[in-house]
Amino acid sequence: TQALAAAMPFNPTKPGEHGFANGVQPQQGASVQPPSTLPTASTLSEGAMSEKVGSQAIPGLNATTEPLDRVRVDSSGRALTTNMGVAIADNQDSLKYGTRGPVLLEDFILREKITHFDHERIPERIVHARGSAAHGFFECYEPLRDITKAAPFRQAGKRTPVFVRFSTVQGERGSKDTARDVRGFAVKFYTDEGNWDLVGNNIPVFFIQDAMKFPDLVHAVKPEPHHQMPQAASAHDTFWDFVSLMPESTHMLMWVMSDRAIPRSYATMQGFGVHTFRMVNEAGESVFVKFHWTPIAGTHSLVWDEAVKISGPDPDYHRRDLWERIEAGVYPEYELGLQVFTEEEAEQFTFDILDATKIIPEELVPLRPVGRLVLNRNPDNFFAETEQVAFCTANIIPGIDFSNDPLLAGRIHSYVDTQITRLGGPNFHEIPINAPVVQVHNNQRDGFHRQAIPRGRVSYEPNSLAGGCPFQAGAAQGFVSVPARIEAREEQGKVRAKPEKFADHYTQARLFFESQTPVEQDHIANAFRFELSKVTVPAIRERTVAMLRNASEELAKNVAMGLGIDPLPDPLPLALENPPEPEVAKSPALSLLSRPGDGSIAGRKIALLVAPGVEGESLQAVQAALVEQGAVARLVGGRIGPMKTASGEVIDADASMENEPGFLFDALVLPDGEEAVAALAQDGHTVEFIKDQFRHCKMILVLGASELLMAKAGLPVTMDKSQAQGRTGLTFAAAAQADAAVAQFIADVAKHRHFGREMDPPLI
Ligand code: HDD
Repeated sequence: TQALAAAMPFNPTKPGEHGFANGVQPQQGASVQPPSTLPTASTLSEGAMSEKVGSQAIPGLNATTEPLDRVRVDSSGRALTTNMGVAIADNQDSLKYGTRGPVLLEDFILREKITHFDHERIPERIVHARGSAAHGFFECYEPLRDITKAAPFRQAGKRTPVFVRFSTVQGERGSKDTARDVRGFAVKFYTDEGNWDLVGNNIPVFFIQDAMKFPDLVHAVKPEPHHQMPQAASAHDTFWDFVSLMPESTHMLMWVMSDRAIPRSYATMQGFGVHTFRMVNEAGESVFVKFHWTPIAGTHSLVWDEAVKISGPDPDYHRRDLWERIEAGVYPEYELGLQVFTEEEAEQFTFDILDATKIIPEELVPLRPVGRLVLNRNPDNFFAETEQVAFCTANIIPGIDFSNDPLLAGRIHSYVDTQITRLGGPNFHEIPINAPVVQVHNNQRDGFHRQAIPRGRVSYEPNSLAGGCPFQAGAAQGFVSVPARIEAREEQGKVRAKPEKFADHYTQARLFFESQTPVEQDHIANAFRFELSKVTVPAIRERTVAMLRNASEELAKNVAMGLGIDPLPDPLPLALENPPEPEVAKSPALSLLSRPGDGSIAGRKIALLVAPGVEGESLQAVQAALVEQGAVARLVGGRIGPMKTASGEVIDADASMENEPGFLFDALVLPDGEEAVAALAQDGHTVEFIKDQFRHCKMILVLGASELLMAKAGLPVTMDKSQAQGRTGLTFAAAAQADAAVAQFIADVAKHRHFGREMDPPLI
């Protein structure tokens, strides 16, 4: 199996990683030793000491690699220096007067080190503090010249480097990944006409319609100000108090209470630009667009009980998954689809396209696939890249433009503003991860931490002293805003008000709920029940149920029942008494289960339980078959380390049931071998492991003697194997038939879950 693991693709974009020249994958479970050929401090030449070493770039794969080389530091084989480049002889002791005497103030090495350390932390993002990111590229399928002149869409096959940061919204920087929350999906395109940021979420609508309400929303959802609880959770009074008083949030609540708020992986969630944007072609003609990212691996989520449990042993669950997929060469990939429509079409819709609480059903405006996004390189340094990256909705390029969405308008202001504090001044655009790959020329000067050294005495325009440079690019090359019609009616003048269609708060909430499969509807009801059960003020719970009645009577009833609310409160009054009949009453595309993905199991984590005396041959054949499909198939024992199989061969458990509990895996293989099964049956972890796998509707392959373990876990299905076979995601097989069974198992794992097994409350 180690040979197999070694044959797995190892990220070819990081050949220099771990100090190896040829990018070999580290062996499973082994720590990486620097090869003895690396220079040591004693073999260093003096000249090499102050030189910065860039990592090797794979040409054409990712153009951001090269601009960042300027600042990459690789210290292998280098001596320590101060920030002034002075070599440090002794990094252990401060400078003292005699070994037992006082430390001297002149110790500039100590003082520099401590002073820098004292200032290592910067403020975290006010929202989306917790995040993980990766480099990659966007590749255009075909030129989109008919609708846009934007650089990434110019030619078929054109690749634009990107940096993508995924995040949760509510929790602090160190909070758990598996919180029930919206996920940020922010993409920075380093185009050859400047940086374009598409700062989206994994949910295509938002809680509020106007940026004026954003600080209130965030104050309500963040930990409560008096005691700073709860962390990474919306299940508390202030959040539900606010949203139940803001009926416009009903639609978004449906999405956030759905399984989309607990994705299995960043690689298995959608992304959306949310707002309506514009695209503009060479002729200056514009159309409206909505941006959709669809994961090739399908949309898969966790179940709530699983998400809660994962947050204990692995708060970094999504960060780790993203990192490991990329290191293993199982690159997360998404297709970009556009919904393109004209202003005239928009006027006919029953909803307002400037309202960020509304979607455009795909049945009304279908998705046009235009390219793919591939994440193929992990950052070199979390702080320098993932933490310092600054996204901004104002960053657009020729060919892209805004709509008048009032939520977007506030965002265009907010992002730069917040970065000025977070990143310490107005020059954060010069931080390497934020700098465009094209050159920057303007007359902006000075400010904290200026990096560029502008030459000459001219810092104004127009000028004659510098020959008029830098000069205005003109309309042919420079950015020109779409001369969009302003619809404001004259009699209205300046107003603080909303367009009429914004007042329909429930039609699309109903559309979303009714487009879900029964399993997904149950999960939504359960999520509302859980969240509201954490609300201590009964009136808030009731008001939320009253609000839900306007969207779905069935959902409201279910939630009320789960909370012991009887009779149902009257529905909240409607802001718009008679909303127009919607174009689409049901949209199957809104169901997560409608996008199972490409059927691959690459990147899935599968546990194969082992103990001494395990029947090794069948188990290793199963492992090999899983690894061949790109899955991460790990041998999990009562303890880690080597153990002997029934035939005396030595295998190595690289995880234990204690350090990697069952809920961290997507599927489970139980081994044959009577001695091993007897040993596993003696370990209480085994039963927990199997029960969690079963409760979370995961696929289990039961080989030979392991049937006993199923019985030990109290699983009713063992009572009637023939009924269970193939119908519950459980596969039973004699070890001799493992080959045939594994094919069935792999097909099941690709389906992710067998929800037919789910019960509320759980039986097991
Ligand atoms: Fe925002 C961060 C997405 C509304 C103000 N937002 C932030 C990030 C994402 C979003 C993904 C993290 C970017 C990163 O990884 O660094 N925000 C959204 C979406 C919204 C939205 C999809 C609605 C459609 N945001 C929104 C509004 C405002 C902000 C209405 C303010 C008026 N958002 C911010 C911010 C943040 C931010 C305060 C915090 C940190 C940062 O910008 O860099 O400016």
